[in-house]
Amino acid sequence: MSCRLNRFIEPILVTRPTLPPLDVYQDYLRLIWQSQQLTNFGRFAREFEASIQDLIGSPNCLFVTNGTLALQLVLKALEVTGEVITTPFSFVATSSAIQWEGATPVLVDIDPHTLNLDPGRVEEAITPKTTAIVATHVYGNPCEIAQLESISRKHGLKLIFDAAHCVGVTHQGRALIQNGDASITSFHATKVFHSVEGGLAYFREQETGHRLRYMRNYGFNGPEDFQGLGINAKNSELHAAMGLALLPSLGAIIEKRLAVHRAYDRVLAGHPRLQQPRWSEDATRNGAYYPIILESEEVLLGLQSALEDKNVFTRRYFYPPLSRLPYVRATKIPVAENISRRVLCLPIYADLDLEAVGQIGAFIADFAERPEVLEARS
Ligand code: T4K
Repeated sequence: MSCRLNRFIEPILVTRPTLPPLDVYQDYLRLIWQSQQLTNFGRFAREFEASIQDLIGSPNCLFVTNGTLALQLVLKALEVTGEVITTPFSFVATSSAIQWEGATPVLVDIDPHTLNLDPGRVEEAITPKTTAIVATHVYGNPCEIAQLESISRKHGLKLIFDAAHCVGVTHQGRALIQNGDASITSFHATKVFHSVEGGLAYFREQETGHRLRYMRNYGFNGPEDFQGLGINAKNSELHAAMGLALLPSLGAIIEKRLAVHRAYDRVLAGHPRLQQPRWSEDATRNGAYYPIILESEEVLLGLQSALEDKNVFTRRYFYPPLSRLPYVRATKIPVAENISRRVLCLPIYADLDLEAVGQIGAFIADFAERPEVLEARS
């Protein structure tokens, strides 16, 4: 029997940002107006950075303009050059940051279960020019950190994690971002937690932290001291204020997202015609994304358009794979090619109505069983 789903009156988008109560943000704005300190490490940027350090449980992280610049800064601070082994299944910023910094992204295929960089394939891609590994914890699901650490140690490589999706995720009891020589995350409006635009750079060594500090501030080490090459990667008081206003709600945001996650799970988990990534058992979740893997691209496109007819909008995070980037060396990455054609991210955000989620989930479960879909498969 086919499951009926009425068209939603308001579009259900793949994500919506959570906003703090307007009066709370206005209180911050009033103080900014009074002080007229808009940027350049004002009170709120410093307070927000300190609050994030508390949350992470380490003073070794800096608030910057966005996740992309955080990645570029850590690559620069760690003096990454030559070839960098990275994943083809990530947002474009993972590879573009490497290229932008003058290094060459070398794509290595992903694990078909976790969808993260496959550590078993990394060593064969190492050449005398390799200086680093940049691995993404895709959807907030941790990479095989121990294996990647042991490979990078053995070959003298820097290890950098793109943890853009990972705010609030802990791994083996501590913040996931506290791994590698450096890690970054994103506070973009579409993320679990945001400061409108924003990012964080975590570093292991104080020497890296010292470089990051002057690099994000044009290279200044003080008002009249040029320490080295820098860029403008500071963030403003208005962005920091958004972060501060939203931070007390982080736990509640994650709880609400996980409730959406569970509501989808009730109808979709274990469905014989849908797969999902295998999640690390050592980590908590933050409900950043709800990916499903369909049987074919044809089924995915059919489902995506059937949902659009109901005013429900999904996204193909991440399609196409980064091997299609015009500036990346062509590489054989059959697993990532295959997965990225079939993976679809369903709407998930804190205020998404759970009843709607149940209906959308039931529609998807039913869609995957429809005769025309089964026919397309055979
Ligand atoms: N590494 C990884 C692995 C990443 O995923 C990202 C970013 C980065 C690095 C770089 O971090 P940042 O430099 O961005 O800090 C989004 C985000 O722009 C991007 O931050 C994110 N990853 C990427 C996965 O997705 P789009 O193209 O999905 O955004 P957009 O504008 O299509 O928005 C999606 C939905 O959200 C829309 O249906 C509307 C809704 N929306 C969006 C915005 C921006 C709102 O309701 N309000 C809003 O303000 O890129």
